[in-house]
Amino acid sequence: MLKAVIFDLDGVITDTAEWHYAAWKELANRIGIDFNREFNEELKGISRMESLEKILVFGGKAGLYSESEKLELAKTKNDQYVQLLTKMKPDDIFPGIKELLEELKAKGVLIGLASASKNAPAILQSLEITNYFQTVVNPDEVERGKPAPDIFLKAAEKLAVSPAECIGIEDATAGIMAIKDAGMFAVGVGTIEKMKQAGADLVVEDTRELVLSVLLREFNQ
Ligand code: B16
Ligand code: MG
Repeated sequence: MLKAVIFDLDGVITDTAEWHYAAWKELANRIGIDFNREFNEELKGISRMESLEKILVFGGKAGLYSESEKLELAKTKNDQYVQLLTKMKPDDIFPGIKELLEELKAKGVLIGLASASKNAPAILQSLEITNYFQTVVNPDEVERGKPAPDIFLKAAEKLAVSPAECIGIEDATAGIMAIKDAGMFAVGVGTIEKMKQAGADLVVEDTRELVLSVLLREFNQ
């Protein structure tokens, strides 16, 4: 029986990817790294510090910075990102998501958030949807980031449900792998080929298709 739906944030509830991209690009360019959209795809669902490491490797600058310099670079990126986030409004929620949250609440299905973003609580506030969530896992609470299952398992633990009673919804390959490794039903938002390859049980190309009756039908099969 379905007891909980655990959401990813960026790319599922709202589109912050573009703002992460803008902030990383500015930082990368400043340190002489040519950053592009194709590479940016690899940063989805990946933590801030891991993203920085990947960018440094991509730009041939791995090993050139001390730990404190890297923390400073990540802070510079985050300050820029947080500045962009001030523009976020409730209208920026993806279509169909608010309706799904309402349906879940009405049916008594628990709602959790498993985002790699430390800015997640502020984003939920800006979108005015904080109250729907019974738990928001802080990524610092878990040892390993996605694709490890830790953050989804922590959400289930906090909701006091078993993984088999949960649906996880993700837009990133690393996120789908995390959900499947956690033993949950994985719903991918994105292109069918990419999501199926990552292991998604159900794929939707548009968040409008995230309707509770459809999720339940597939989950119960
Ligand atoms: P922050 P998600 C992830 O969020 C993003 O997809 C990823 O690009 C970002 O680096 C990560 O959050 C950390 O975000 O710098 O705000 O802590 O997709 O797991 O909701
Ligand atoms: Mg995401």
